[in-house]
Amino acid sequence: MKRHVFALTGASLLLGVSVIAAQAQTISPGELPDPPKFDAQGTPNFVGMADIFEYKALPAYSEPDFVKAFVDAGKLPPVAERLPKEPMVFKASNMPDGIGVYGDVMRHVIGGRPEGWNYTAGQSQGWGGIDIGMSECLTRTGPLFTVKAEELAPMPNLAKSWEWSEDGHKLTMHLIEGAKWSDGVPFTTKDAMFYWEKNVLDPNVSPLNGATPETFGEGTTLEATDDYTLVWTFKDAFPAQYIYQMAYGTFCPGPAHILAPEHPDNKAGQTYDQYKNAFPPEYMNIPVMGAWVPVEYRADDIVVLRRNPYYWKVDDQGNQLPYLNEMHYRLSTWADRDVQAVAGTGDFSNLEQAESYVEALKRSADAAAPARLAFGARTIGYTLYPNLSGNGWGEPDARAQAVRELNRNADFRVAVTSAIDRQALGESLVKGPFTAIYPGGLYAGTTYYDKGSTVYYPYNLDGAKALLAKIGLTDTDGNGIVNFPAETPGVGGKDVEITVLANADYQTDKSLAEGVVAQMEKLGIRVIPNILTGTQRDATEQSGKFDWTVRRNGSELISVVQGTVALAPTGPRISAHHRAGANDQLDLLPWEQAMVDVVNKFIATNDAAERVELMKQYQKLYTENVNGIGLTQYPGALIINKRFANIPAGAPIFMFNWAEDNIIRERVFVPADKQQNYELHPNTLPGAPGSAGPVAL
Ligand code: BQZ
Repeated sequence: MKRHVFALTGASLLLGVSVIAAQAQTISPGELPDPPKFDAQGTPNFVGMADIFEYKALPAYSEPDFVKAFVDAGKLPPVAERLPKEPMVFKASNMPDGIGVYGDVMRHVIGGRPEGWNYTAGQSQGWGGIDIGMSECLTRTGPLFTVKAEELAPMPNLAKSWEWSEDGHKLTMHLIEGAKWSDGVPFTTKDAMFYWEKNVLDPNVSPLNGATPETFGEGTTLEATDDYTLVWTFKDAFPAQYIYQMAYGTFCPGPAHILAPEHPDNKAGQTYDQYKNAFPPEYMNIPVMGAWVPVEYRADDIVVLRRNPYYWKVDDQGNQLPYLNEMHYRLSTWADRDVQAVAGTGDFSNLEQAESYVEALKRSADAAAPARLAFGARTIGYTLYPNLSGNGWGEPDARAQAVRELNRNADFRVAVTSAIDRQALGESLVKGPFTAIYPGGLYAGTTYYDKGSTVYYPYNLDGAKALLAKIGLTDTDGNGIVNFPAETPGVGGKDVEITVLANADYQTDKSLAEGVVAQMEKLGIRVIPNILTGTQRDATEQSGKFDWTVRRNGSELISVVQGTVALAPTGPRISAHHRAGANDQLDLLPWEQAMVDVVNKFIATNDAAERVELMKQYQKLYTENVNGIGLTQYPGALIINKRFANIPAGAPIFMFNWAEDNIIRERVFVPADKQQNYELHPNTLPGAPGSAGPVAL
């Protein structure tokens, strides 16, 4: 749709000139350049779901010798009693290097800091794979990058099977029977129901990774009919999409036997803040369903996790997983993670900051380099999101409210996106075939992407300026910055100043925010960076206290099926840049409502062709209306120390989930002849919940 900038006021001469100039300066969509060719990306071995694992009782099980010693000493029940009736069994035929051996450590380096262990109540563990290694969820999606398209569906995990009622409104889920938390306490529906009733449904609690009731469909209910059976009831029929939402990060139940006593409903005088902070980083041996348990924490230094003796997964020879005895998370920076991985002092990195690419490639090109680096698809993408709430989310003052009104103005968003020189932005990060021109929306190269449905406003600074003038934004005081129209409440005549929120923990986020500042200055808008550390940034964004935010996008714009609800404001507290105001109402713009309707139709249908069509409509609505201003898109690379085996080919650093989940770390091992002596607490196991550290025999 061409945007003509005809102003309807009286000052014809001035008008005369500007109309002529304006006529010359129309903003219209253009041809979107294809991403540069990038053949370095690896290809997964596509398999069927049943090729990877099954649930099955095996004739015999085994464990590391040092664990067996605990059993022999009567300090631990025999392995068969620690395992569920039918453990999850990984098939050797699907393991790149086959059955593994026990021992060694994966040394992670991370940029986050643990706030505490109460994931359920919203505390972060520092990211970088800590929470992914500790938590297990009802279903799993990370490894789906290797599942053939025709079989694509959420992987069973703690929920081992499920079936729909005839009318499709009820989904009965069967949990794995006889699985235990790492302290030996049974895992049952009590844990799932505590997570649901006392956290997801409790408006005073925001679980980490943002689960809300609407994440599972408006009006959805959940009940337990016995210790191992959950029954979901949905308004729509057969909304299979929500089973993806039961994977990481939105349905990973915590240990109710530890958390529930601290919940305000169960402890007189307890506040929600006290509940959230009841398990600080110093609290060791918090029970987990994941493969490793935190046993040591030194602030700003390291978190050490030891193998979970009750872990409920085995290989098809009956060896209890994981193979690795210990996980280290050195508390440093994300950039240092890349440096240490290529240097061999760390073992793992998601190379995701484009600024580090050239050096990392150079260092790992050497045959003697300790780590191998493998690129995946272009699944790292950044978008500048305008806060679209006009009814009070984040309690905006007069200036911020005026900016919200601009953000909600289509011409303003088109002007901003047309003033973004994406070529320059990409090259400011890294030269070469990495970054692609990304207008926003679904990513080129992904399953549901359709170029024909993608509206792209090419870089056109003069056109953008004309568009601002059309909506009354001109530089009335000649200082190079446009001014709010005189009648704008509280800020009439003032310079247009807009804050941009960004994550201080990543150079890329800072570089992009600075790029936006510089490019908006050319347009005549003063953008003020608000660069905050990861957790502060996340909290500020979730509170709505921002005008614009630079965001590294989630998996929904890559896979569509993972995080589908987040593709549009499908609930009052779901979208990252448009949440409900004080009256808990969402003031959606018409095209936003159309996006919500398309996304809900996508969730409610299982017809593949209809889904493809719906995502074309979604992409058109998103990009034509500039729901988000795409900044750049580029491939990430997985850096792993060469001593590790069972790393799946073509594993993307990010798709349905991060590589820390995608590579199935519980079946990663180090061949005996390559094992290093890195264990900090050899021959120990986690201690009792809250006790000081690991225990030795
Ligand atoms: C990967 C990931 C594993 C969160 C986090 C971090 C938080 C966000 C995001 C990534 C880190 C790493 O990302 O950058 O490579 O290891 O942890 O969880 O950015 O601040 O809130 O969404 O996943």
